[in-house]
Amino acid sequence: MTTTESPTAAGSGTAATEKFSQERVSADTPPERLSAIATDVLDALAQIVDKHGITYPEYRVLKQWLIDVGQYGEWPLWLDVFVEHNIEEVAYRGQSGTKGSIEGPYYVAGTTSLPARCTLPMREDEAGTRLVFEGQVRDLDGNGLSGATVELWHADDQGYYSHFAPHIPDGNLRGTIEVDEDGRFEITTVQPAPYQIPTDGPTGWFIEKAGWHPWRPAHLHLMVKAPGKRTITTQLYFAGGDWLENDVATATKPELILDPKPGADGVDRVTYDFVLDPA
Ligand code: MBD
Ligand code: FE
Repeated sequence: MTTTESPTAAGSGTAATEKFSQERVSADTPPERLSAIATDVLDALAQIVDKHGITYPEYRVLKQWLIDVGQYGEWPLWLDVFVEHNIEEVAYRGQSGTKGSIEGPYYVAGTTSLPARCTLPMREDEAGTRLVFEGQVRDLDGNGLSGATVELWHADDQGYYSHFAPHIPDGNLRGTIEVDEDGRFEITTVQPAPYQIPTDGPTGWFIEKAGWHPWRPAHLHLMVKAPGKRTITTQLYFAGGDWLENDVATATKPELILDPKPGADGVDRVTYDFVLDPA
């Protein structure tokens, strides 16, 4: 018999919605811009209804599904999977440093501060292949940025995130690494598994009914910050991994793929350097 609760769509959705709702979000969108955007959204919807001849039963199912997404707390999940990659693409315009990717619903701010050479917090019996991830944070001219931090968070060997799955201790596989005086870091962690969108919630039902698949390739999430530099939020993937070519969240990029190889000690090791634009 197990004493741990198993993760559910409603559980991780509710946690993600509660976390998001604690942020005090705002945007300085003037009424004219809001009106122009809203008009285009409604025009696009009108065209879709007309083009496909949307029926009353379909309209009612949509209404119920939208209600369900909210009740399961899955708006952060659904929006980050299907919409955030477009927002990120627009946000990156004009930058030339390391490519960004989506933040997704499972970032937690203020994680444990760790030295430049460190091991991410993990359970004593943490499953998964050990991985050493090293690199340097630099400016556009190639100078190491001594004051930078590398926030790293990722799923475990089962594809679950701490804070959003009930059986994992808070802070597991999350940390804020303070780089050394040359901007370098060397982090020991474990290889994450691919992530499956929960199939027992409205985002999963929608994907299944459409005949799509619910998978993201295995990935590391990163947020890299330095004084006077533009923060980058990105993800790193693994060469040859499942779902790399058809991420449900459309968030992979060829520049963001790692190819770890065993080092002299036999442990998988990979280097990736981050380049930050000026703020
Ligand atoms: C994830 O782990 C993720 O990274 C994104 C973008 C969406 C859902 C789950
Ligand atoms: Fe993720």
